[in-house]
Amino acid sequence: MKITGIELRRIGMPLVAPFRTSFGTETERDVLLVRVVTPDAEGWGECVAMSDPLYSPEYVDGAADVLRRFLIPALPAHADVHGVGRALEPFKGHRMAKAALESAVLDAQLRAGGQSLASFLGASKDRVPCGVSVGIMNSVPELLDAVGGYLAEGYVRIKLKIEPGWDVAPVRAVRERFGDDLLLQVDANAAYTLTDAPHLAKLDDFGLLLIEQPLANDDMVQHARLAERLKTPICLDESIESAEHAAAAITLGSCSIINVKPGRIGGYLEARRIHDLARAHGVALWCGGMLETGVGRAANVALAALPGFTLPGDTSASRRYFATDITPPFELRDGHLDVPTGPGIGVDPVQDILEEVTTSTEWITT
Ligand code: OSB
Ligand code: MG
Repeated sequence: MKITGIELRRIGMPLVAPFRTSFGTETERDVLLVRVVTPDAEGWGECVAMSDPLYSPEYVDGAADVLRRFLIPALPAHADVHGVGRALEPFKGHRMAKAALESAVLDAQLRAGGQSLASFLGASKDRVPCGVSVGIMNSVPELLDAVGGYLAEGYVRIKLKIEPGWDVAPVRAVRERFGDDLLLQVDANAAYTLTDAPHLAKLDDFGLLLIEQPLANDDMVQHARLAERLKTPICLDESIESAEHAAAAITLGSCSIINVKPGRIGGYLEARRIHDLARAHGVALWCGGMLETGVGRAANVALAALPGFTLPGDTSASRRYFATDITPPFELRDGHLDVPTGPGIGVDPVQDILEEVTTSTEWITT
């Protein structure tokens, strides 16, 4: 497949409500979109890097820089998605930037060939059950209102963001209000240390599905130690940047569940590798999110339809994030999102909406 050129487009997407985690508060999503143009088709990829390097070392200006300066110039004139993977391999890190480029090439390739991403990846479902990630709030009553609203919309699982000072009390309150049958889990975004183990063990009383990333990004060994001291299963997010990391975590016993985010691990091909590895080891998976627009969401929903994704993901409906998405909105039906069936990611940005939210564009001839 010949690549004619690549557009880097920045868009500003106000969130419907501020989203607070242990590492910061997001009010607007600053998104970098990659559009790959070929003679036969165009392909879209969404870079999930955030404005500031607080979740991981990547940030959106840095992703744009590495794409224009190193990754895009390294592409061969003719490439399929595997060729892109090989061309990007020598560059260390920058997985979110690589994932965006790889996704756009893969989308173009699949659109040209008339195959859906879900079918390419090996999906086994036509709709996926959805959870929702609920940010840290100013008070417990405010949290109970938010959770009640999401449950009324049909979400099948609730994830509460936690941090020191906002953990046992909100979890207890949600459990008491909504009952023992509610699928409930928490995400600390690396806010604790191993010395907090006795405190985190208090969460064992609440029948949580999992605790996500309690310790620092690179604390693979300490997560294994913590796992021995908690009944609540540990799920890793930030710590897993590759299939090799997944293999190490499984070997060490650092986690029994993995949150797969294609951006964090360098793309959908790597996600497929982790899927196969985890499945072979009986490690459960679910698809995470990075407050994506419809472009990234479409691809994540396709991934979440693979057989190893046995837990509900953070693949929420468009309206949970944005008043107006850049694609036709993903809507919750009976707690599920439909897996797109069209070629590639199966959705297209709506041109007028896209223009309205665009803050800059850059065309790079390859
Ligand atoms: O840790 O899973 C996370 C959002 C941004 C960065 C990190 C995380 C999150 C979420 C929200 O939890 C997931 C979503 O709804 O997209
Ligand atoms: Mg997380």
